[in-house]
Amino acid sequence: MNNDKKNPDIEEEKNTAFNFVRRDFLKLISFAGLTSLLPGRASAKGDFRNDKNIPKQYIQNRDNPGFHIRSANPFMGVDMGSWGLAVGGMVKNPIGLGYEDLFGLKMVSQVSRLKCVECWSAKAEWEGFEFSELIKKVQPDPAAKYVYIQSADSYYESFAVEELLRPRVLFVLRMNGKSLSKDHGYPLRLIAPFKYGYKNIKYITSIKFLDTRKRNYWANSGPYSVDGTIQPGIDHPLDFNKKPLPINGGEVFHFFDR
Ligand SMILES: Nc1nc2c(c(=O)[nH]1)N[C@H]1C(S)=C(S)[C@@H](COP(=O)(O)O)O[C@H]1N2
Ligand SMILES: [Mo]
Repeated sequence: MNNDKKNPDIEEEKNTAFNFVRRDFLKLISFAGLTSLLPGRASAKGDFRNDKNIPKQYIQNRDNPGFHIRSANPFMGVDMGSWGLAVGGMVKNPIGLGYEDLFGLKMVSQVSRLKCVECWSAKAEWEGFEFSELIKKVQPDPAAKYVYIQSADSYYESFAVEELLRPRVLFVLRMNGKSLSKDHGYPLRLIAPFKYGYKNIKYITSIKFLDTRKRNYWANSGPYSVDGTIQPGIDHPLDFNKKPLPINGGEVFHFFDR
């Protein structure tokens, strides 16, 4: 990476073992990616995911001051002309829902913090529906103990049904009083505040009930657990001058959260 100096994340990243691992991992695969594409350029270095190499209209990693954006597979955002939510698998009533249909579900709002493995966290007000709303509609087979969620950007996540039914887990349509932005997961994302950011899948298109536990994107592409429960450690909240603060693990609350 040749723009480390400009990256405000670097300072905070020095504080977690997690980050060293992820950065090194990204360097490794990007180097492999570049050399295989450009076999003549043995000196090719750098991360192909660096913003400057991806057209700016793509959703991509951006260290915005209030709330960073993370996008493993930069893409142009969801095409609402063809978007729908499929809920199926081992259920009595598989359904397809349009965007408008989602607003017919009972809405709940909460303030919670999203915590990335890269040590930052940021809070927002989220509004959406609980998983039980979907369960009522599709009536899963009792043997379906797991859920596999897919998104429009080739990302995927995996949960136990029981985890998605915990308090403060929301399928989110609105953030800070507005529809989700393109960057933050429009039209539909998950917020599970006791799980690391990577479990909080954006651009959801499909939810499947299964009797086996699948793996998730970051467990397959990096050194991260399928479970993704936030571990005790150090956090650098973006809304508190990035001062390191200890966290207990599980959902992260800082003393200035309400
Ligand atoms: N579909 C999808 N969801 C995703 C990601 C992604 O790349 N694609 N990145 C994850 C990661 S690593 C984090 S930290 C959060 C970041 O959410 P934000 O971009 O709204 O800040 O989204 C998660 N959900
Ligand atoms: Mo993340």
